[in-house]
Amino acid sequence: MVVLSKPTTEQYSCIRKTPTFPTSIVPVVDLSKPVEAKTLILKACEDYGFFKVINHAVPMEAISNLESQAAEFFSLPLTQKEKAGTPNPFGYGNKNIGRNGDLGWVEYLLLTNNHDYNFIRLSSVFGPKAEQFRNVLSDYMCAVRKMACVILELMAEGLNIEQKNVFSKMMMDKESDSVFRLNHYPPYPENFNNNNGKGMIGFGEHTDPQIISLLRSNNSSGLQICLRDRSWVSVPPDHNSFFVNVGDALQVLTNGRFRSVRHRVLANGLKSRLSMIYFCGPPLSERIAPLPSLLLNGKESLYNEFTWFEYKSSAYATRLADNRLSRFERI
Ligand code: GA4
Repeated sequence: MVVLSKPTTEQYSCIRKTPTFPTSIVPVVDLSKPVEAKTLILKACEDYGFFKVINHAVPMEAISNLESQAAEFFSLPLTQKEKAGTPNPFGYGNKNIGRNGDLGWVEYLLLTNNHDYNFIRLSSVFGPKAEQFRNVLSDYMCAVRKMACVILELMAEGLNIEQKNVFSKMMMDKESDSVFRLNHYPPYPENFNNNNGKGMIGFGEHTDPQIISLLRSNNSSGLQICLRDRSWVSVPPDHNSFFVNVGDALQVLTNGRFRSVRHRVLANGLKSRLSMIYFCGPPLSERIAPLPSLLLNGKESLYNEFTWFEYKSSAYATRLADNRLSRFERI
């Protein structure tokens, strides 16, 4: 059995106990039933910017292979993991998130969709075993990209957009700026455990800048989403499913009809949480603005147009919890 390493204690934010999102209201989308799926996705993106996907067609083998490789990586000594380089923009990070002082009870590996680049980074950590990591990673990412493509096309259909691949082509482009992230939230030390029912922040509240993100985790809790009334609810874990977040770029493309979901992760006092997230990004040169077909009948655009490069540069200069879209809103 692989034992995951623990980072040392520092000053971390704590948070009050949060109600659990009743399992019955987590929107569940069955991808094997596309007709129903497109209606459910539309509603979930409008109401929450969040839903769960079942019958996703990502082979369990691809998932468990990557999960074991990830667990193996995080079980390595710190000095070995650090050989992957700092996560600017891709590499290993420990507690520091982004470049502007955010801290979390998390260690992570940020990777690109360029497998040669990942391979070079991982070779310094794994030596000859890097080839195996690369293959497992590429199988997983390939399967998840296919699922993302199906979901994005159902979104376009649900919105009655004629060009079915209007969203999916951005992430299927060979220049797509997609990012992959492996997060490990170690159990936190016992003295944090009896903190009046408060939990420790693993990854602070934020929205994802990209189009959509596809998240999968082992069976440990921690993920929470923020509802329209600004209350937080915990999402019951489900290691057999994927969770989909609408990101900022999709909020803009749909002129605010879809909601970029604010979410966060609480570290678990007892159990390690391991998650893998594929962030579907457009090419850097892609122009992001509300789709003309969603601006009919005199509807005004809520946002100024920007390129993905402009948005990404601006997003990376913010703190995690900032509202990154406000700079691009039309007054
Ligand atoms: C959130 C989504 C992805 O994890 C990420 C994150 C990135 C990072 O960890 O470096 C950011 C964060 C994310 C949004 C604002 C900036 C950039 C940390 C941060 C404070 C890889 C991404 O693309 O944006």
